Amino acid sequence: MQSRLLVLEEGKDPSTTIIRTSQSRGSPLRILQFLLVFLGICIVFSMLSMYMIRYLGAQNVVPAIQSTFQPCYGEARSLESWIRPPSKLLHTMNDTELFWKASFVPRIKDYPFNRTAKIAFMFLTRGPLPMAPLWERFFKGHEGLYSIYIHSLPTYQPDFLHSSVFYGRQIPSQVAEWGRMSMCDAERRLLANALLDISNEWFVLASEACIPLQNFDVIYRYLSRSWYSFIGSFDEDGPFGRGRYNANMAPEVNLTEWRKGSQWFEVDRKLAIDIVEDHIFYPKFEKFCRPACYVDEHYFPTMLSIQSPHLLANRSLTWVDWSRGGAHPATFGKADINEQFFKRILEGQNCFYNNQPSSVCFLLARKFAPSTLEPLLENASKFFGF
Ligand SMILES: *[C@@H]1O[C@H](CO)[C@@H](O)[C@H](O)[C@H]1NC(C)=O
Ligand SMILES: *[C@@H]1O[C@H](CO)[C@@H](O)[C@H](O)[C@H]1NC(C)=O
Ligand SMILES: *[C@@H]1O[C@H](CO)[C@@H](O)[C@H](O)[C@H]1NC(C)=O
Ligand SMILES: *[C@@H]1O[C@H](CO)[C@@H](O)[C@H](O)[C@H]1NC(C)=O
Ligand SMILES: CC(=O)N[C@H]1CO[C@H](CO)[C@@H](O)[C@@H]1O
Repeated sequence: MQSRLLVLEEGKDPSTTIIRTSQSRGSPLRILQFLLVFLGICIVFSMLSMYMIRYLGAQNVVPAIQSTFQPCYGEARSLESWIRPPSKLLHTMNDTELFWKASFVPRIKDYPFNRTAKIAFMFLTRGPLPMAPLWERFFKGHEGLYSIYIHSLPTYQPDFLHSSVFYGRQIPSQVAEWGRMSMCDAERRLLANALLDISNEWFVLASEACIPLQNFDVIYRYLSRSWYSFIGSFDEDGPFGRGRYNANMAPEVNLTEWRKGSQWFEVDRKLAIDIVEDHIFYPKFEKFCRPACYVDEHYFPTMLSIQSPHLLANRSLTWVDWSRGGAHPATFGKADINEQFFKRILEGQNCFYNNQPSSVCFLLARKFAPSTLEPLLENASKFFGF
């Protein structure tokens, strides 16, 4: 300690000597002296500010620096960067955060760019998509007019090839159980993820057992020209209809407003946001519609019939066969697939489309076993025109 002090004292002495001598000898040395002191102040100041960035301002300063280092600096400020859909579907938002982000709506209704409206096909699956090759053929040549989202069991590892339209289209998923609120949660999660792409205008829910019954052009025209969204919604008496209503749901839902409908819906962007943002009906259904009340058959039909009855076609676009009876609709296998079968589905129908009688009522059908893939692929152009 003493020796160090001594050194300092020694160092101090010559410098004072220099100052004195510089004072006596004239300006050049004095300028050097001044510059050295200035340099010292600069070093101290810059070290101080580095310290501040690191320990005090880290939360504010560091992200600001990183955000300016985006690879596409020029585009980051253009409208293009708002329009472009997220390149990766995986994210770390939880449902609360995701739904909040998905609920953003532009107040100015005219888009200042050419927006090409897309159909979002949302696949609610357990794991694999056995009908994927048929869907691939269906989508081929229509890039830019559709987007795909898949919700599967969180443990499922998809193995789609890089060239597949299904590659990288998995959204962060959670376990969904039939007839329970977790199923509606999964559907809302699909809608919310699809809403993040502002070009998605129509949202179609499909399962792994679904197939398209028409070619892409027909489906696109049917949805884009419709005045209504296609969600099954009817008032049914008896134990499987009104019998599932719980009086605790009033006053949000009264018995006369209780609706039932197929889970497989198509909604437009407005109704998709209504579903994602709902916090009025959700708690009632979660609490008072539990098996044997199958919430996925009642929540959206009832809620939308109360809020926006004038926007609903009250019918589903997905054909299904309940004629065999029982709790589940019929599943078709290889032996069922022939021209007569699809003639029966496609030609024997009557419904209303934009308030006019129509014979084109179904765009999708279920349930098809994996064994049907081969005959369907082989004859898709004959059956469905693609
Ligand atoms: C999501 O995270 C936010 C912030 O941590 C939290 O308030 C919210 O409860 C979370 N939501 C869910 C569904 O976990
Ligand atoms: C949109 O397209 C039309 C015709 O294709 C063109 O006249 C118009 O300038 C385009 N608008 C923008 C904002 O790109
Ligand atoms: C249900 O009935 C109550 C009392 O008649 C009424 O105040 C309420 O608005 C009704 N709910 C709906 C959704 O119409
Ligand atoms: C669907 O049903 C609602 C009543 O729940 C009705 O107001 C609406 O007009 C119906 N839609 C069509 C297209 O008939
Ligand atoms: C189920 C079905 O119609 N299969 C037909 C598909 O097409 C091939 C070739 O045209 C026919 O041989 C099959 O009978």
